[in-house]
Amino acid sequence: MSQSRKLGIAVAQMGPVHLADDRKSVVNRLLDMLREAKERRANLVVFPELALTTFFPRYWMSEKEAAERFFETAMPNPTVQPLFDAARQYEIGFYLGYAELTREGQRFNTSILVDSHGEIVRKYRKIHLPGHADHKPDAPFQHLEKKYFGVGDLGFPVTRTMGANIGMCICNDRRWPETWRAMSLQSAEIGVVGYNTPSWNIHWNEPPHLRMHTHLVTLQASAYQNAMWIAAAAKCGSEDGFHMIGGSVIVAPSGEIAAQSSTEEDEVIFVNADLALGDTFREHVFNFAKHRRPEHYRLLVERTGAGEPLP
Ligand code: CDV
Repeated sequence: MSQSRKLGIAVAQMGPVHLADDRKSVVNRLLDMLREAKERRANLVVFPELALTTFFPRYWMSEKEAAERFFETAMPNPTVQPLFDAARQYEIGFYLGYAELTREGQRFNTSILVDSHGEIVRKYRKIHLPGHADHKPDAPFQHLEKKYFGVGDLGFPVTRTMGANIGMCICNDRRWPETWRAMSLQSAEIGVVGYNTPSWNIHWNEPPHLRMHTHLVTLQASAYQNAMWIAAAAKCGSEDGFHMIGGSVIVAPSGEIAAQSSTEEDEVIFVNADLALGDTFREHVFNFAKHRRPEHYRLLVERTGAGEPLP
């Protein structure tokens, strides 16, 4: 195996954020966890999707109301500035999800990667938006990501920062193999992802245990097949009575879970990750240059939905 290259990775899982909770109290919770991550010698701490507010796509409202109540018009802004200051002071990077309202009035489910100098080094806008845009009065709650957000327009970015190639995605993206392969083709060594996964599926009567199973099996398989570490941060527990799964994890390139949360509250997990672990898989079974056969993968970009078998 190649020489070890260590990066301290922390995942800061969040318990519920209720409608009544203001951004300042949320940022204070994030700051507490950032400091704990630093004490545990992390270089990078991963926060969840839409970390600053409750998971508002569960509520029906106008786009205008959503934009006013839940979206950020600038990043950083005065409320989140303390996080950037703390990153600089403690020399620790972070990954943070939030709802973005652009100057042109576009709305995205966005995340940023901030380095250990407190500078934003990359932005990502969620590509795989689940749910629906219409009101479903018979559903126990809504999942209105297709109403409130536009499809991301920044691809799946991988950034060389803090000594590692770091890929970014958000929640439902993690269930799509294309997400991780797009990262590993850019030599990602770590993928970071935040999520809000309701424990109940509004579309069919999915047994609740499957929510955790599909979440973990997806991350473990993706880490292995792409020879990369994956750090996944949940926002979880019961937000105003709407329960979401926990199960924040740090997965090794072997597909093994190296750390997992044990609560549904604010909780920091940590791994002193050896990035060189991925090299072994990249050099052998997943040596892309040697073994991939793109000439047989054309369907992957030509078709969106499944069609007829090829003749
Ligand atoms: N926020 C999400 O993207 N949640 C989806 C749910 C709807 C299945 C997820 O993939 O976890």
